[in-house]
Amino acid sequence: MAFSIFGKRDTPTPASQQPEPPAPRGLFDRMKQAVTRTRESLSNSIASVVALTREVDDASLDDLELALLASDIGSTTTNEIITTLRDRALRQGISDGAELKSLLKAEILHILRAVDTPVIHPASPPEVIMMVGVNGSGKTTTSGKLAALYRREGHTVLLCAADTFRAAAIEQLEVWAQRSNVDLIKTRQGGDPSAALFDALTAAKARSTGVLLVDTAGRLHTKTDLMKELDKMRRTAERLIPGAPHQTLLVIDATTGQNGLQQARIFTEAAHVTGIVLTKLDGSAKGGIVVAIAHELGLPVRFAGVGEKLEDILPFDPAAFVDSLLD
Ligand SMILES: Nc1nc2c(ncn2[C@@H]2O[C@H](COP(=O)(O)OP(=O)(O)OP(=O)(O)O)[C@@H](O)[C@H]2O)c(=O)[nH]1
Ligand SMILES: [Mg+2]
Repeated sequence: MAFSIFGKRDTPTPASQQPEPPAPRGLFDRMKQAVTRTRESLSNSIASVVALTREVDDASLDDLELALLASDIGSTTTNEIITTLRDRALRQGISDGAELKSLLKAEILHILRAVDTPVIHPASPPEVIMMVGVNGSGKTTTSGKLAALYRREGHTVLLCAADTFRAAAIEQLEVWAQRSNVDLIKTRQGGDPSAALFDALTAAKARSTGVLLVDTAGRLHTKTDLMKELDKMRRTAERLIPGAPHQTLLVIDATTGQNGLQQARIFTEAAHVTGIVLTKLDGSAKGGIVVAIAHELGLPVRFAGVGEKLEDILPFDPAAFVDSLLD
């Protein structure tokens, strides 16, 4: 499925009656705005690295290392990036800050592209996409935003409320279903999420729905209970629709930084995660976690959440991200 983030334009009124049109906000602009805080922290550090030393040497690379760690790129990944840059500096020299920046960009892009495999869509509908992640990461919000995004792309969408644990979780998804104008399959609070999923899968098959989005719980009585439940849901999906869930998206709150990496490790083992949705990128100076997740877990970021509104979701594009990060 290809995504466009541009909505349909209204029929234009004559230019004389129109106020100055706002500049169209493309993917790049929106990504750039979302990573403002991470960019500012990185760019300021890089600027000071270069300003202090005028040329790039060992000491300035040490300073850069600290800047990368502060943006939550993580020690393993940061070490490798710095080693590559240091080798290059030794062999060929790095003349100035601009060159350092462009080499850093190329390194990060290389890491992100290496895991950016295309999504394999099923030959026939429905495509089942499960949202997993710790409580408060943004699963329900992302389910709602994705429902609207897929609808805008012309797909039929069904939502499944499979968080039956938390009070008001079903009602919260119902609000998103109304906003994005899609149907919702639910059960009562305390009911079996796999039963709700079973009903949703059956309905999606019968209706030939394009995309079934499944919102799950972020917390049960224990972590083991949660992992067991996710596994049961996965097996239910597979039994009804071979190959389902086609995507399992781990929703990670960017503001949690390195904690997100730890969550990703746990969920990847238990829930067969195929990709990441990084939410709250708009409020985080720790956007570098994307690079750590790609490098250490080999998982691609599929979408970025950049606000609380329906349209605040961006298909993740490595080149746009790196350009936005290191302008
Ligand atoms: N700024 C910002 N806020 C977000 C984003 N995504 C989600 N949120 C907010 O994060 C909070 C939690 O979002 P939910 O969607 O309820 O998270 P959840 O993972 O479903 O949480 P549980 O159901 O408790 O497991 C809400 O206040 C959302 O508005 C985002 O991309 N940017
Ligand atoms: Mg939720």
